[in-house]
Amino acid sequence: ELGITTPKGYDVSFHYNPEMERHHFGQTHPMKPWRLTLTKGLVTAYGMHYTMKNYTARAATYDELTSFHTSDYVDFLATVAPQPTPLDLDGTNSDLKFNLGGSDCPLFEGLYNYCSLSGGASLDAARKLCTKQSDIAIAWGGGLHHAKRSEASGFCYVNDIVIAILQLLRVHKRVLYIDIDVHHGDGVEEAFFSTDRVMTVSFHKYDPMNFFPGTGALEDNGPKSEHNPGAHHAINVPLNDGITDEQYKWLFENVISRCVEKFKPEAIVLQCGADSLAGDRLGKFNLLVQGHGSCVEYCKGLGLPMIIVGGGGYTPKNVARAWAYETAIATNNQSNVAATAEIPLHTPYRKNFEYDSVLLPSIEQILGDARQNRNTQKRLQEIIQHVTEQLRFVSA
Ligand code: V1S
Ligand code: CA
Ligand code: ZN
Repeated sequence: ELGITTPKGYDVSFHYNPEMERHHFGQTHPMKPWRLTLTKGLVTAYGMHYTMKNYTARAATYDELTSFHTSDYVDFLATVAPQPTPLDLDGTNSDLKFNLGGSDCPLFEGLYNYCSLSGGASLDAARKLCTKQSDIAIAWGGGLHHAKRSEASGFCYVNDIVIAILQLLRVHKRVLYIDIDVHHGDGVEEAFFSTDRVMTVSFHKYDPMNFFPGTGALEDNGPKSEHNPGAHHAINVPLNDGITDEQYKWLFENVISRCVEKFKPEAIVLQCGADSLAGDRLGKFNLLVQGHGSCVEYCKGLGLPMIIVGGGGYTPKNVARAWAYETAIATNNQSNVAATAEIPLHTPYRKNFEYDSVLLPSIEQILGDARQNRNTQKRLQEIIQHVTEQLRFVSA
């Protein structure tokens, strides 16, 4: 299989359930669970499945879902009847129960099953870390970072990440959560606002009036009230459109190295939302698969147990490229995959890959012309300065 070798050193597990792709948010909705099938197809075509343990993810149980969510909310998710998506174009439908049934979080057929499968995959991944059966556990069906304890938000109903971190905390003293989705990881941040055992770091586009969800300013580092141990443990890296691989990699490594040094995590959860890639339907960054993947590479190099989850990503072929490449990084197959950069001919759905079917398209191939970069080096320096100041309050 294209010179794919069995890597030594790391035990990697892959948690996936093909049932997830059978769920549809609706014709015009950007979230396409089918991107998971495309990813799995690419991973398999490169032969990477031989170099990791493959598990069919199970559905999370009611008790597992209520480890974070309220039973009122989970009961409603479990019993509510599917509804056709209403035309709620301005998003002002405020009479929704638990924020369900609007155009962002429609009540589609099989919703509870979809949520349980996403939660189950991330939870299985967490358990493999807890028992030390995996060093890196991958669950591309997870990463749904906006869901709140008792509310759906931004295409997310069940917060698989929070549920997985709660599991990790049974065994690991401190968990570092890193979020490279183009949106702010608000649900995870809020869930751990009052503990110093979880540090959350989100990189995102920030434009409070015009870009969802509008939170995640540089200065928001967790409530500082009443001796809150969680104060200073929320790190936010707000960015503008057009950021490039070079800047992002530089910023990521600068910020994460400082967080690791001060916080000394025992495990990492990395949310790899692929809507931060160039050419995404919702995101407007200039990141290539290489730049996005360099974050996975850097985290792997820290040598800590790690869960990798998915998240956003609205141009399915680019999502599959990135997540397959990142699976290759985790399994040490990166150079093999890059050397056979042409997507294998026997890839199922190969016709879906444009740009001459390369795995690592250039910015010109994706966009024609790169978007204007609205991030100055001066601003990036300010961000690092502020993060460094916050981290003075943090110790292991
Ligand atoms: N940006 C954006 C966007 N686009 C949509 C959307 C478009 C077409 C549809 F048929 C349905 C929804 N919604 C939004 C955002 C939510 C983004 C969620 C990102 C999720 C993640 O990638 O971080 C993790 C999986 N919602 C809004 O901007 C809210 C509205 C304010 C405007 C759009 N309308 C459709 C809903 C209300
Ligand atoms: Ca983010
Ligand atoms: Zn997103």
